Amino acid sequence: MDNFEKSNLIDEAKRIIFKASEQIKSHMQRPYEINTKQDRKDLVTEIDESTEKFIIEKIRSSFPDHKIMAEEGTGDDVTSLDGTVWIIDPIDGTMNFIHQKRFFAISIGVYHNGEGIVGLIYDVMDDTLYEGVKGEGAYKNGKKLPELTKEKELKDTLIGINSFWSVPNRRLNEEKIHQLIRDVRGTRSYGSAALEFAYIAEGIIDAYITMRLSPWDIAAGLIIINEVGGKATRVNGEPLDLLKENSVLAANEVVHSRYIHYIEEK
Ligand code: 2AM
Ligand code: CA
Repeated sequence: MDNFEKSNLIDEAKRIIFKASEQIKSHMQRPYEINTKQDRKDLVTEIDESTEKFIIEKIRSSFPDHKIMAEEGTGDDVTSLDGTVWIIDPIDGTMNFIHQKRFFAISIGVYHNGEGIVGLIYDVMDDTLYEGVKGEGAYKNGKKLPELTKEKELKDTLIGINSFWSVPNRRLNEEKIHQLIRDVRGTRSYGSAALEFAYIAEGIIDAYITMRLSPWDIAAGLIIINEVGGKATRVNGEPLDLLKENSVLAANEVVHSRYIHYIEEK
């Protein structure tokens, strides 16, 4: 992909995310339908679906030969990262969207032959755009984010983790997580994976641990985190796979190497 194509793609991706955000804000003023997917906690609204359709129509009209992977099923059946692939979550943090009417984001990651080109995370109610452009850095509302510090001690860190992973569960040894919680300064739980990635890039939390994310929860955040010198892998240190579900440990490099010892998969 040449520089002209790339800058055109980034501009269009931003236009799409801003327009989609306006649509969400206007639609959420009116009553909307809420449904469940796999279980009673896995929620989806008609706004997730209509926003996804809107984003996909825009991409298809501007870039008909690009592929689209999207959470609510209106995208393509993507089985490889060959070519240009858009990976989209129209609303990341649907439970926050429904219950709190804030703390949710639109997440768009664009990959070309498997390499991240641009990651955009838009905090809709805060009107804040986090942006990572491969090789050019990461930005918050256009202002460049500094590289993450390498100095931090584990005892001085704030960890993003959902309390679900610290009670008995079938994926993670919770006793080691109890020890981690004792050893760090504090825990935070934001309810939107995309925003947790963005907050690491911004340096306002130091790490994020979770056990089951889909590609659209990760695609944009991974690009943004890489651009500030952070590291995001599976909890066993293996690379994230954007064609599968993944566990995630994201942090700056030093913190990543310390946290990883507390994680034992079942
Ligand atoms: P979502 O709102 O787009 O579903 C909540 O802790 C975070 O985990 C959200 O970013 C949520 O994304 C994501 N998540 C991904 N898969 C999930 C699942 N099966 N159940 C609950 N949250 C999930
Ligand atoms: Ca979603």
